[in-house]
Order: sequence, then C-alpha cells, then structure tokens
Amino acid sequence: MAVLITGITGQDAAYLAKLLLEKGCEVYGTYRSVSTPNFWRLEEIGVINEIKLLEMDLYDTSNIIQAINIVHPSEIYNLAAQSFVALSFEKPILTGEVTALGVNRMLEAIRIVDPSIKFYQSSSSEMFGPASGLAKNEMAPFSPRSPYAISKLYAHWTTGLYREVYGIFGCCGILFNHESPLRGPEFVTRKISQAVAQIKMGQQAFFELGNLEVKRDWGFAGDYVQAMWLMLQQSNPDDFVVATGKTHSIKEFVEAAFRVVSIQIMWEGEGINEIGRNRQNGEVLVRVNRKYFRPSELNITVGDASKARKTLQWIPKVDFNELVNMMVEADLRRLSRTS
Ligand code: NDP
Ligand code: GDR
Repeated sequence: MAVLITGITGQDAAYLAKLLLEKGCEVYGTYRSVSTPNFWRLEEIGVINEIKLLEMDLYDTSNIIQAINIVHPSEIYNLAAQSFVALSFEKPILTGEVTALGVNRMLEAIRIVDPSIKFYQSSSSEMFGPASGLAKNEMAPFSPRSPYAISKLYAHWTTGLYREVYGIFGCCGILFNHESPLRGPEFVTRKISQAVAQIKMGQQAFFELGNLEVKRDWGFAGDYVQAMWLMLQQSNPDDFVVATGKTHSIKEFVEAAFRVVSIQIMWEGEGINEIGRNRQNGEVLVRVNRKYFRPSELNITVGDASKARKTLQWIPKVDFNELVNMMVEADLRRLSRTS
C-alpha cells in the first residue's frame, strides 16, 4: 500500500515514516522546493534510503494533483505547515497560505483526483486558546490567539467540511505539544536540551528564554504518530485529542534537563529579572530575555485524550522525565561526536 506524507523533513514525519515502513507500506514523502532540502532527521532515524522523496509545493493545487497521480496513495498524512507559533506573528500571510490554504488545496486535489484517499490532518491544541486550566477534549470551544492557531482552525474546519459534504475520509488529530530528540531547535524544549548539553560540554556559559511560567502538556512524538496511524485505520473518520493529560512549566523542563547532567537549578528574582543559578557554584545558567515573549500567550495547555484511549486504544508510553532525558542525552551524544 502506498502512503504519502507531506512535510517529510519535519520531526513527526520522521517518526511516522519509520512506523509506516514497519507496517509494510510503500512510503512517499514530499518536501518543499528549496535549494537544499535538509533530510538530517530521516538520516538520523535511519529511513532515508527506504522512502521515496518527491518535491511538492503546497501553494500549487496542480502540483499536488501531479504528486497524487504519481503516487496513487491510499492514505495521505498532511504534516507540512509553518508550525512555529512565534514566527506566525511575523509572517501571518505566509502562515495562512501554507497552514490554512495549503490544506484546502490538498483536500481539493483529493476530491478531484480520488475521493477514496484517506486524509489525516494535524490540528493543534493552540486552536483552543487560553485555557481555564481544565483539560480540553474534542467538545471544548475554540478561541485561537495567533495567526498559526487561526490557520490551523481553518484547516481543521475545512477537513470536517470535506468529510461532511464530499464524504472524504478525513481525520484530524488535535495534537498537544510533542517533542523528541528530532525536535527543531527553535522550539523551547529542544532549545533547552541543546543548551544544557552545550553548557555541560563547556561550549556555552548560559542561555536565554522567554516566559518561564508557561505550562505545556508535553508528550513524545513517537507516541503521537501511532495515534495518527490508528485514526486512519478506523471504520469511520473522526477527530481526536492527543495529549498526555499532564502539564509542566518551562521552569520544570529546565530543572529536569539540568538534572540529567547532575546540575541543580536555583531560581532568583522575578519576571524579566529572574535567573537560574547552578546551586553548587552559583554560576548563572539561565536568563530571561523579553525578545522571546509573544504578543499573545497561552499560559497553560492540558489535554483530555479519553476518546483516543477508548476508541483507538491509544496511550502515551513515554513520560515527562523520560522525554527530557532522551532529548538531553541525544544532544550530548551529538556534541561528543562533533567535538
Ligand atoms: P516541523 O516544523 O518539524 O515540520 C514541519 C514541516 O512542514 C517541515 O517538513 C517543513 O519543511 C514543512 N513546511 C514548512 N513550511 C512549508 C511550506 N511553505 N511549504 C511546504 N512545507 C513546509 O513540525 P512537526 O513535525 O513538529 O509537526 C507536524 C505537523 O503537526 C505540523 O503541521 C504542525 O503544525 C502540527 N502540530 C505539531 C505539534 C507538535 O507539538 N510538534 C502539535 C500540534 C500540531 P522545511 O523542513 O523545509 O521547513
Ligand atoms: P508552542 O511551542 O508555541 O507551544 O507550539 P514552543 O516550544 O515554541 O513554545 C512553548 C512555550 O514556551 C514558551 N517559551 C519559549 N518558546 C520558544 N520557542 N523559545 C523560548 O525561548 C521560549 N521561552 C518561553 C513559549 O512562549 C510557549 O508558551 C508548538 C508547535 O509545535 C506548534 O506547531 C503546535 O501546534 C503546538 O506546539 C501545540
């Protein structure tokens, strides 16, 4: 069976490609036309020679149609997006083009070429907006607060519309944050794991973050791609929240990451003046910089994945501390290979 994954150079695509290969699928991955596409994740996870790569532009419906005509996929997993929330405030139109309209173009192409293709779309917990602290399930109202979240909601509702009106087997995973050693370094968890490894190896003195009080429901990407696959194996298409149900602050992530390298962090000061010191020798290892604050922020996210647990029998296997350990250890390994 042929399957097509868009955004093959991204974090989730690497884990999903590996999973689908293990399931015996013929895996095609599409990447955007840039001068030198970066396949480091596919190399690191060891699938680069087993998948077929295709250039495909999400701005161009005819290009998508061509790709579908070449691959004849039974399933399409749409993982491509401008996925960095902070950047979406600087590039709202580009974000809308790719993250919102790109999905509409994909669905149009499926409707025109072969409406029997099953379609998976990665929606985001960002669509819920500021939380009351209660865990969000599929019934929670949406209140998007960034150009990224608004684009994702457009894509989410468009997928639902094509399911209802055209009978397309379209499923959305409403995914809460999920991380891994393959996470992009612009996201806070990988920024922290990389910096902690560099500090441990004596290559950096300290690093800077934005809002330290924010809390996120962080899971492991390898677990979340299982849920994507399970959604497309059900008899009926539906949407599912995918989350761990536990939430941790940025500070807790920093503390856990330093624990991996046997450093204890002690916090001092408040707000923009807060610093994280090495309890053993007093060195300042973490500072706050206003430039990493966002025009609007979600103070806490936490998801309720009961429906996925019940219907898909999906449960996350990797917990918070295992995730942090895995990420810091991977960055230490990478650094010791290159130094
Ligand atoms: P990544 O940022 O790691 O990967 C995004 C992919 O989209 C990359 O392959 C990237 O290509 C591609 N892309 C970016 N811009 C364009 C463009 N203009 N045209 C075509 N492709 C483009 O994301 P993740 O793997 O973490 O996430 C996968 C999907 O899940 C995304 O849609 C994301 O929004 C969504 N999601 C992710 C969550 C998470 O916590 N990881 C949570 C909720 C939703 P390139 O390498 O060339 O930049
Ligand atoms: P997020 O992830 O915006 O939740 O989107 P990110 O890791 O960028 O931010 C998480 C939280 O950390 C705060 N923060 C910082 N963030 C970054 N990147 N850098 C910093 O220095 C920093 N300091 C504090 C942020 O303000 C934020 O509150 C991710 C992406 O994968 C989306 O594509 C996805 O849809 C959502 O998760 C669910």
